[in-house]
Amino acid sequence: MTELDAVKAALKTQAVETPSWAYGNSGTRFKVFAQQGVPRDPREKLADAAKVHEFTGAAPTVALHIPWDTVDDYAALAKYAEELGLRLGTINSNTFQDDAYKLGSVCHPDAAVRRKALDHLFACVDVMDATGSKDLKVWLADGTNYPGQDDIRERQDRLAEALSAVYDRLGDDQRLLLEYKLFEPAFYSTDVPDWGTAYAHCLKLGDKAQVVVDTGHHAPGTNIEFIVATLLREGKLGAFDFNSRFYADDDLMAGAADPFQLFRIMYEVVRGGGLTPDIAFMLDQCHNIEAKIPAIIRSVMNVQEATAKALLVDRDALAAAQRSGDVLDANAVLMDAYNTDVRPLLAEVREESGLGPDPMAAYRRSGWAERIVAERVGGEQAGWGA
Ligand code: PSV
Ligand code: MN
Ligand code: MN
Repeated sequence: MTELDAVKAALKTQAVETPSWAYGNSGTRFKVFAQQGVPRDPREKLADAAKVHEFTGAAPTVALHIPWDTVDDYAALAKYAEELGLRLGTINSNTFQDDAYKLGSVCHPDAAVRRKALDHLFACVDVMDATGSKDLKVWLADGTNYPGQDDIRERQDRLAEALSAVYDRLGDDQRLLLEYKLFEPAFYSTDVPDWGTAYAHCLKLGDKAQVVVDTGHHAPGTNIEFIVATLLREGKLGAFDFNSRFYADDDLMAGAADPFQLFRIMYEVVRGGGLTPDIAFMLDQCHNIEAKIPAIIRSVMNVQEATAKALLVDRDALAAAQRSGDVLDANAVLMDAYNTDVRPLLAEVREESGLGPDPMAAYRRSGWAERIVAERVGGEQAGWGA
């Protein structure tokens, strides 16, 4: 196999998971701009996701958020996904939208609220059992707003207790993925604010607990690729939530704000042997002002482009320059790959896989956008949080 064949083979097997909530309406705390044709239920979200997969060939799984994607029969939903050529992926828990969670969920000072949150996490594992999903992703909005509001150390004990109960409930091939976030909605202390805290909890829990890196959840200027390299080295990187940001947790399209950062992250993934199905490459985005399905297609393509560039890095030349201490040459090797226009290569890869070379154009030609606007009238449109 030539080197280029190996790059193509890796690109052909790459999978990006799309989130059900990105297909629904979303907005900021100021306004939700409703769009026409938006799904009214989880099945319609899957139908839209199937279009993303149809035209990219790279988005075979869809993540659910419970209770946003509540249905009576999860096994039937999984079967419907299969009929569309999809699989249900990560189950995302939601312990942040009930009134009870004002002071936190599993870290709340009141044991009754902690129990309620834990029961929800158990219910999410029940959903996984029904859908065949492998991963439970836990992001906790827990934290405090004022110094002294609660005992931040005791909150860690409550957190450890809950995570351990969830961990014990997992089946042999299920995983607990713990997602950290620096701040928001809590503004003084967050109970899982960074990769170190997530890593410490996951290490104590065991092999089935791994860390999620959401690219929008760090302080400005954080070297995310270093975190990726470290977690991969420790065997503790479980998943990504890709999105991009200019300021905080902006949830813009992956690769839109800083494509160079996405390339640097994907380079560390490739370098660390992380381009495997053991790591879930998910998007966690909201499309507030742009059309949702094409935005998701564009995001998948942005991840593919960053990956292609990362795969094209001449690793031997890079290692030689690094070993000889040639700073400029080493940097040039990396930049040569980043500055390569990989769009023709990806078009070729798609054509070799029986797809159209340009997923955006293929989607536009398909007429799906017009069809959903005409057909999805009446009923409540689904949205972030509904
Ligand atoms: C929190 O900001 C987060 O990134 C978590 O992954 C949530 O589950 C998700 O956003 C909801 O969009
Ligand atoms: Mn996230
Ligand atoms: Mn987020």
